[in-house]
Amino acid sequence: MNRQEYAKLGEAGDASGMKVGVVASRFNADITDALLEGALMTLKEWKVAEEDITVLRVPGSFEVPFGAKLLIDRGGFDAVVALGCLIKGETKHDEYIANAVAEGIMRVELKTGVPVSFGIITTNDLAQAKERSTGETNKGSEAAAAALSLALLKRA
Ligand code: DLZ
Repeated sequence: MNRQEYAKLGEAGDASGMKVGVVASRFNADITDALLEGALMTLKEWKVAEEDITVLRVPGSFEVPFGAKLLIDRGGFDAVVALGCLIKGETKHDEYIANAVAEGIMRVELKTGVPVSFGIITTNDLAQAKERSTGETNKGSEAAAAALSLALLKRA
């Protein structure tokens, strides 16, 4: 779902006072920087204060679940946005990492009860990754909206 679709559902709302962690991998940094930018823009649109946002950079997507757990263990976070970019290579590395990350994020989320959204894009090539990290199709932005909608649901 993009931002407009969330807004149509009436979920784009007032998340002021919420403390949000953003974990972003450094691997494929051009793309993850763009995902991060989209996420931060959406957090601002949902009225999350800059001082309530903590950004943690980790080496690769594989390390994202650990980063999310680290932040949550610090305490006080209402939601975490997980960002990364896996681009298909000549081996199946991307598939193994993608499966491990998806499972890891879900485990952290269910174990801690803190919403962690899945903003890890998995693409066939760089062009696809660029498309999914910019403009209205910025998946970082969508992941931020998803995390906040769950945090608001929890608060309600
Ligand atoms: C090793 C690796 C490879 C091949 N590809 C990616 C990728 O496309 N995206 C990504 O975020 N990380 C990749 N990595 C790095 C792993 O996520 C991880 O950082 C290393 O295996 C060290 O644990």
